[in-house]
Amino acid sequence: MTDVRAALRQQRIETPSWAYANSGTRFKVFAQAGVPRNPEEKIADAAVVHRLTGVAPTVALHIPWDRVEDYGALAKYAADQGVGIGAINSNVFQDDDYKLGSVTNPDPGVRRKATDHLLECVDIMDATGSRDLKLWFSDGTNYPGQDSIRARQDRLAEALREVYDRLGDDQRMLLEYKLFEPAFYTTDVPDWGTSYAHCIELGPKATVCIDTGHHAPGTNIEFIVAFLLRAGKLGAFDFNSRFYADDDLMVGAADPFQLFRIMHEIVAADALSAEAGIAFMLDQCHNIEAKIPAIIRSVMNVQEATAKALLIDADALAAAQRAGDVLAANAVLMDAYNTDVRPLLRELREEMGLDPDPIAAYHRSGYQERIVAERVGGEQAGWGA
Ligand code: AOS
Ligand code: ZN
Ligand code: ZN
Repeated sequence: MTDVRAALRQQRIETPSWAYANSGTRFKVFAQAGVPRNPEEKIADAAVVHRLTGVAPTVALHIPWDRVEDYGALAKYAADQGVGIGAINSNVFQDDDYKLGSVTNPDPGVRRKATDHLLECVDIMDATGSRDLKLWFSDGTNYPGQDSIRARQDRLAEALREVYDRLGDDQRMLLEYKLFEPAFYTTDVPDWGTSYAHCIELGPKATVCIDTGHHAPGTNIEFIVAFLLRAGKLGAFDFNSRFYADDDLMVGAADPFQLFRIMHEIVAADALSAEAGIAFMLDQCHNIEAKIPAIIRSVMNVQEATAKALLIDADALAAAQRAGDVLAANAVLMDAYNTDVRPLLRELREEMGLDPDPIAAYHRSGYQERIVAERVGGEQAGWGA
């Protein structure tokens, strides 16, 4: 039990700057009062989440949504607030130039522009001390024959190579994949296999980012986790929930059992600690619910799934697996999953000097009332994410 508590105490969950800002679907953005007007205010909100949960010490930035003049000063501001800068998320999907793709665009001029943006993101990593460059490409085609599938892979590989070679010794590239959307016929990085193949070709600093919402319904995500862990190529998660497609709902909301199964693979591979090098990030949008409480809830959902995974009796599981006792093995997992870990997590927070109920503590803190009064004209995240 002490090990379980120690592991939970050291857990690290990264929150995304864009989750604090207004967001929506392509149909409507419902603006909320008090949302951040600039990157500093997003960081301030992330710091509140960290102060209340104790396990969210970094915030991911998105360029250009978080563009500032002086990134060193922004990192200093974050440190003063008690948080660090996490992954730098690039954006090569919002300009008109990218209609036919960014790094895979048939036009070399557009490819140059996209690659330059990725290189600029590495400069920002240098200035902020960020370790990770997260790449997600909306590139793909809508119609058979629209472009050469193979040529687009070559262009992708060429751009990735240039950016990879620019990375410093302690910097990494996280290559995210997504089944479809916004392209509907082909997507240039549609699945973990494509991302994995490019990462292998690139070298040790390139690893796969699994966004839990980016798969076909029914995909066994924990298999992908186990496979990539074994290959040493799992770099990060973008956690969220989906019912249908890239819903970006709160992690653990739609399928807490899936999240538990994923965390079981992580715990079984001893990959939870910061030293293991896997970034556990949220990639969510809170379109209709209050943002800061939703992010706290999401952090707590990850903690609950992790606690249950840590409670799995590994010896009993191994014995049942060795004996070929299917039912006993499954029962070991289900016993852990069906444990109510909320009392354990409440106790842990008290041991850490935190309020046992972070959401109630947030509501009592007066922070929401303050930001509603102070922040007029809050920002839109930029896109539905
Ligand atoms: C897009 O669907 C993705 O999930 C991305 O991770 C994206 O890069 C992120 O939402 C920030 O732009
Ligand atoms: Zn994502
Ligand atoms: Zn997504």
